[in-house]
Amino acid sequence: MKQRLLFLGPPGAGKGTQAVKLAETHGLLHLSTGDLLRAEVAAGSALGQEAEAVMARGELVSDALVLAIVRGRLGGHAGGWLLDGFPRNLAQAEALDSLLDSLEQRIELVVLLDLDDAVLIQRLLSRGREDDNEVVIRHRLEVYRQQTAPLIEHYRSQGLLQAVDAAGTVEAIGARIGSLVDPG
Ligand code: B4P
Repeated sequence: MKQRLLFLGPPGAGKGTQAVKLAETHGLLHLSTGDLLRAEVAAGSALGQEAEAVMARGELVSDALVLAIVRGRLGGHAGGWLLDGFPRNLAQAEALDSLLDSLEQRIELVVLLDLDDAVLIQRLLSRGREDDNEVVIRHRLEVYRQQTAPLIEHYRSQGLLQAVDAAGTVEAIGARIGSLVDPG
């Protein structure tokens, strides 16, 4: 079984949905930077106040802020983990590579959840979170293409990337991911 995993994919591909299930069945620490940022916003912390407007516009929160969150959580954790929504650009990926080197915890598998824009937009509109209106969704997709999609090559060149078709039922997609995490 792969113990140190990363989920990559456009907004609305179902990273969070699949990560929650896999973390539960496999006893992994689930680290969603989106959830952690939303918790800071809800708590009204200084960090949350800084992140709130950025998230509402569909842009990326500063690398320093997100890295501080991730470093704090991974630093004290010895078991397996699943990173969901992080890294989101090359600077974050490089910072993560050196953090994991220093912790001697290399990534074992990167799962790319692949889905058409039309389905993504439909899913996000029906989720109805605060940052899920059509103008913001289209901007987030653009940010994904420009800043996050280059990570596909970053991880492919390290031999870590596996793509999964993210269309279909939650169960069917979960089974596709499961067969990569527990390869026979
Ligand atoms: P995230 O919280 O990461 O949200 P997401 O990418 O939009 O969603 P995800 O792909 O997890 O989809 P979900 O399972 O919910 O990011 C939000 C914001 O936080 C970013 O825009 C950014 O501002 C900030 N942020 C986060 N991380 C950052 C970082 N590292 N650096 C800087 N900024 C960062 O699924 C979507 C919907 O589809 C749900 O309603 C779900 O129920 C539904 N669904 C899922 N699977 C389905 C299926 N098989 N069939 C039908 N519906 C399905």
